[in-house]
Amino acid sequence: MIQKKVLSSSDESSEDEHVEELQDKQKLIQAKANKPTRTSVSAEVYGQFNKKGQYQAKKVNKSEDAIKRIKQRMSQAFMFSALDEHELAIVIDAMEEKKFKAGDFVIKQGDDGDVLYVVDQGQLDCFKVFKKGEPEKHLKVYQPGESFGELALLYNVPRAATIKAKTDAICFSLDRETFNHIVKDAAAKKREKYEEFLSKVELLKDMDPYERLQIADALKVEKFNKKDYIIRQGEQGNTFYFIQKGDCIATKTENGTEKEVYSYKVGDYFGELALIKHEPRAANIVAQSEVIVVYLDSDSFRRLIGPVDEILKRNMSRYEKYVKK
Ligand code: 1OR
Repeated sequence: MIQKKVLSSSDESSEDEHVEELQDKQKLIQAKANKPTRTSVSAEVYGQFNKKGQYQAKKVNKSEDAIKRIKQRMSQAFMFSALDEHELAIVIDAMEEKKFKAGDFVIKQGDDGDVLYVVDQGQLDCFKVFKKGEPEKHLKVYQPGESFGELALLYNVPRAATIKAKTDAICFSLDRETFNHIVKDAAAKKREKYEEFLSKVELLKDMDPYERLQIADALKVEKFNKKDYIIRQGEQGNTFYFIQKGDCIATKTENGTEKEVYSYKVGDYFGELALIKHEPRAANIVAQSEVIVVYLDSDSFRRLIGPVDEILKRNMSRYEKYVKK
C-alpha cells in the first residue's frame, strides 16, 4: 500500500534557470555518452517530469528486514552521501524492493527512465552501444551497494546504457518524484561543485568523465589550519586526500628529528600508500597554510580509484628514496 503526505513545495520562478542548467548538463552528458542531443527537451517536458511542485511523500510498505538492508546499502551508495537523516528517512520510505532473474533486463539503453536502482544482492552487467549499428560494449559489473540509473533522472536524458541481471538479483528502486525532491539537488550540486576541480587533478585527467563524477559523489571535505597535522606517521590510514586549497608538506620523523621530505600543492594527492600497501602511515602531512582537502574513505578509494591504480603504483616511486630503508 502507498500512503501519501504533502511535504514541501519549491520556488517555480527559478524553473527556467534550472531548465537551462539542465539542458547544458544534458548536452555535456550526451557528448560524453556519445549520443545525439535530444531536441524534444523543453521547459514543458522538463516541467512534466521534473517540476518541483508539491511533493507527495511516498511510503512503500516493506518488512523490517528490507528496511535494514536498504539502510545498509544506502550508506554504501555514493549517490546518497549528501543527504541528512531526515532526507534519508524519506528516501528509505519511498524505496521498493525489486527482484530480477538472471538474464532479465533492468534498464534498456534509449528508453525513458523513471527510477534509480541500488543493488542489494547479486550482480548486474552494464552494456552500451556507442555507435548505432555497432555491437554493444561491456562496461562494468554492478555489485551490492552500488547504484545505477541516475543519469536519466539527473539530466532528463534517455537511458545511456543497458543493465541486465548477470545472476538472480535484488535491487531497491527509487521513483523519479522522490529522487527529484530529495536527492537530485544535493547530488547534482555536489557533482557540479567538484567536476571542474577533479578534471584538473593530474591523476584523474584521463579517467572517464562518468567515473570522475562518481568520485565527486563520494567526496567528503575537511578544513585545516596552518601547522595542523592532516596525517600522522605511524597511524593506521583509512583515507585518501586531494588538496583543494593550500599547500602541505610531508615530514618524516627519524631518530627524534622531523625532516621535510616532500611538498604538495593544489590538485596533488596523498595518503595512498597506506591504503595500497596496507601499512601504517609512512609520513606526516602538515598544512603550510589554511588547507581544504577533499577525501575518499578506504572503501570508496578501492571502488573508485581502480581505473588509475596503475598510475598510482607507478607514482609510488616518488617516495622510494624516503620509504626504502
Ligand atoms: P541511466 O539512467 O542512463 C543506464 O541508465 C545506467 O548505466 C546509467 O544511468 C548509469 O547509471 C550506468 N555511461 C553511461 N552510463 C553508465 C556508464 C557510462 N557506466 C554505467 N552507467 N560509461 C561511460 C561510457 C562513455 C561507463 C564508464 C565506465
